[in-house]
This record gives sequence, structure tokens and C-alpha cells, in this order.
Amino acid sequence: MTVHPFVESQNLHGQPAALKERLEEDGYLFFRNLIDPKPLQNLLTAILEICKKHDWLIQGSALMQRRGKNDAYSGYFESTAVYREIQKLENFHLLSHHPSIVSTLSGILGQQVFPHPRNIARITLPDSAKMTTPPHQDYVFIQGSQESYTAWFPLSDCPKELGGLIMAKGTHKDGILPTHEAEGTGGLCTTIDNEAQKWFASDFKLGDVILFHSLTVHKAYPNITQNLLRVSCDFRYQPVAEQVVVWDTLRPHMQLHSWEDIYSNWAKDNHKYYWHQYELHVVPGLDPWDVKPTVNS
Ligand SMILES: O=C(O)CCC(=O)C(=O)O
Repeated sequence: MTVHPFVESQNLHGQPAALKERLEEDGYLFFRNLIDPKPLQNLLTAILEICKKHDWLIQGSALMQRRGKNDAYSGYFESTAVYREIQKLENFHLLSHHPSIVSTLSGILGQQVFPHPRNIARITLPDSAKMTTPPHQDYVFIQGSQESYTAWFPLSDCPKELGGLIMAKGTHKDGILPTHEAEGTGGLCTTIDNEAQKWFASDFKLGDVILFHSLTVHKAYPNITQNLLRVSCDFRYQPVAEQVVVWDTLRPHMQLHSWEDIYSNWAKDNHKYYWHQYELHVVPGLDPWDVKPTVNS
């Protein structure tokens, strides 16, 4: 499989029309240095402290080395006690409001966007190829409006061997594609001819962000490092004029807690229940297996 380097878009900052044109053509925009490192490092520290408490780190290693045990959990990360605690972190949820993401996307789309509250963090263990995210379209999981966008970024530098994302350029124009069962995050895989796609990827540095359309097919590289944890966030956004959202989108990821529980230790109130200010049309979600493809494979 040939993989080309991401087309970088930071040089088009301040040129929303050019960014929009590129997003419509490629289905993704990759920005170097979009987010300042400080809030990312603060969140990483908080997450690694939780990992340490649960004995996921290699004994004797310094926290910020991110050296983790490759058997720290089995099954899905979402089911772990570590993830339950991450979901309660105020700085995790506040990061989805980061002005660099929100204003960049609003500028490109020419209208205000709001972050979905269902924020996701992931920890991928070293040497865990089986749990690698297979090719998929986010829409199948998120549903609601197809005009929604994901912002994905690691909380450290993330060279390919640690497991960054790979994008299949232009696939957002192909409609909803069929899926089949697969190993790895999400458990289902878009049925595509891998060799026929134009794949793009680059090593991520801390602060780099990739934004992509809900129908853009993407997957992750496996974390093939000996002992490094890949820690990343994925947040979703939609223009306020797109009112349809699935009920789950407004709940904490995996519904591990209620919002009341999540908010119980927060220092500030101003971002609690922020989505109540928007006129949303909330609809029931489907099991991803029941989302009908719009094209045949
Ligand atoms: O981080 C990963 O492995 C998967 C992330 C992803 O596919 C997404 O954010 O849509």
C-alpha cells in the first residue's frame, strides 16, 4: 500500500475559501502546530497520573516517558477503570472548545460550529497491532448530520510506529460505504479495496491536528513500539445550522457516567451543558450495523 505524506494546510491559515476547497476535495485538512502544547501536556500529565495509579506504567519509568505495559488492559480501552476516570477530567472536555479548533473549523465552514459533548480519548498499548483501528467512516458510528467533522490529535509526538491516522483521500464523496466485521477499535470495517485508495499520512508532532469529514475513510497505524503508550483525543463538531443529532452524541462517551457525575468536581460552570443553547433536533441512533450503505461495494 503506497502512503503519501499529508498535504499540510497551516500555510492556508486565514484563507478559509482555499481551506474549504481543499477540504471538499480531499476530505481532510492537516495542520501543523494548530494547538499550543501547554493544554495538551497538562491533559497528558493528568491521564498518565491515572495510568500510574492503575499500575499501567512500567515501574521506575518517569511519568512523561509514557512507558506502558503492553498487557495493561485486555479487550477494549473504553471498558477500563482508567477511561472512566479520564471521562471525569475537566481539562479533557474543555479541550474540545479550544479556540484554535473551533475558530478554524467555523472559518472554513463559514458558520459557527459546536463541539459534540461526546468527547473521546484513547490509549493504545505498545505492541498491540490486533487492537488497531480498521478503515471506517465516522458517520456510521456518530450518525446525525453527515456534515460533521472530527478533530484528531495525539497528546505527544506521534510518529507512524506509535500509531497515527491514515486518510483515504476523497472517500467522503463516495457516500456511506458497506461494512464488515473486523478486529480492533469499533469492531467494524469499511469494505473498500485498500490498494485502490490514495492513502495519506505523516508523523504527528505535538500540536498537529487532522480535521476530516464524517464520511472520509480512515484507519490507524498499529502501535508497534516496544513500550510507549499512544494517547490521543478525537472530538467532533457540526455547524449549528445542522440541527440533527443523535441522542448518544449528547451523552458522555460510552455513557460511563451521567453529566452530573462528570461535572461534580469541575472548577468552573461556564461549559456545563453548553449545547442547551443550540436548537437541536435530537433523534434516536441506530446500531452501526443497521446504518444502511448508500452504495454497494
Ligand atoms: O485513534 C484511533 O485509533 C481512531 C480514531 C478514529 O478513527 C477517529 O477519531 O475517528
